[in-house]
Amino acid sequence: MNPPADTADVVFDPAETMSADERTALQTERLRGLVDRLLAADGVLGRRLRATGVDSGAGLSLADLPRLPQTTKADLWEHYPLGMLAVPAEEVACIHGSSGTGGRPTLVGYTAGDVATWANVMARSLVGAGATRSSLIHNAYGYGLFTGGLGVHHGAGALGATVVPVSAGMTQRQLRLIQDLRPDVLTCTPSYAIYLGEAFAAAGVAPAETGLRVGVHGAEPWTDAMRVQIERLLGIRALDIYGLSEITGPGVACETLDSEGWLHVQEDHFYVEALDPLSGEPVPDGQLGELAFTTLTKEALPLLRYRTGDLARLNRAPGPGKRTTVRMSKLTGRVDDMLVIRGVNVYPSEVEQVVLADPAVAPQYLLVVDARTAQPRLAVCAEAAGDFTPEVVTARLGGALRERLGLSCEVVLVEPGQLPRTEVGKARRLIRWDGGEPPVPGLR
Ligand code: DLL
Repeated sequence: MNPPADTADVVFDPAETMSADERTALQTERLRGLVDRLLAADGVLGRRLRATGVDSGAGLSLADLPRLPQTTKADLWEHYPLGMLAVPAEEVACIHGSSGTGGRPTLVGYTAGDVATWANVMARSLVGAGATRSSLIHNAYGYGLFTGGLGVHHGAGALGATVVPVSAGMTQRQLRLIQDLRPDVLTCTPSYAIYLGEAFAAAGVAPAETGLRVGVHGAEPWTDAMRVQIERLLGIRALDIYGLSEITGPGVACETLDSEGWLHVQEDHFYVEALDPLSGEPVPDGQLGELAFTTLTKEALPLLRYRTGDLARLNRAPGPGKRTTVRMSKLTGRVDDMLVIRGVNVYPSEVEQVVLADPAVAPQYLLVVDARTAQPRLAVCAEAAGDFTPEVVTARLGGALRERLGLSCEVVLVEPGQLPRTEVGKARRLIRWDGGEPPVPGLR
């Protein structure tokens, strides 16, 4: 194992350690400015604000946010390519974007000021991971329209660290560079971190020979099991970083060495809410909700309550470290994955957590939505892992699922090897039963 990464006691920006009152005052002032900018630009969001009776930012408080209009990806698509800019085109310094859901691209413009803010929040993320001015950052996120590569690059620049802009791919060259330059920080997607780690193992290079101490990984969903794998393969601490191009790119939120698995949201720039995905109303802290961000300081493409489709929980309890910003959980999934069973929102990832926590079942399960009647049922089918009494396990899982989901579901325990396997592509964890033979033996 490489030496542990340095402490996260150092913060890059005093905004990270503000008191709640100071931060609220700053956010309120910025919200007022944002609303005034949107009204002055008189674009889609300015008109939407006026339609809800808001003619000025003056006097608004954070408590007014829930009545302000929301923005969705559909708005960006409708005004593609750059119809939602709030500044004249000559003020746009660069354009990034994402290939997006269903292959429909989204483009985002940045002023020089937006790039400076992005660099700042990215530098905060790197410092929270223990990086310093003396760090050497091997940046294997893709450079280009995607925000990963250049986002980290800007952040490394703001920190004054050294960045190797290697971008993604050409793994053999990356292995060589890492051994020759001995970077302390690796930035890339979690799946690429595993790929690199396996390539090192295949080449017979031990983690200690890389010099790496910490990895900052995001841009795609990853589990704690993947974290363990990355940490073992590369001998590093693997931290999660979250962001999306619509809001700025990586650095909207980031885990720190001391944040206990939660991600600090840079909420002085990106005000976060968790919303019920169906009603769009805010949910209490601690409850799973769709993240929505208000870009308090963005100039080129300011967004109000932008609904990300990403699901997480918010935690305002003080963490062990110095940072006082609200923390979000690792993403638990996307709204697109959500099921609605008899009016209850069910996220497959939540079912997965309950099922996999039971020692009597193997990590092989299948959710079946029994849609043969107007009142669909959810059946959770799992493979037994050992020598347990099926009735006991079924009752225990049923109880745990009811407690977690607020819904009764049928639990079917089958013999090992009885659930269908996927050999190529992504595992299939959910099927709809519209009629005919039961998809799993024992299901009625
Ligand atoms: O993926 C920005 C980014 C680059 C984040 C590098 C972190 C590191 P987009 O291409 O616009 O931007 O995709 C944004 O990716 O809405 C999430 O669904 C997903 N995503 C981003 N970070 C995470 C993460 C970048 N840490 C979309 N865990 C978001 C899970 C993530 N999903």
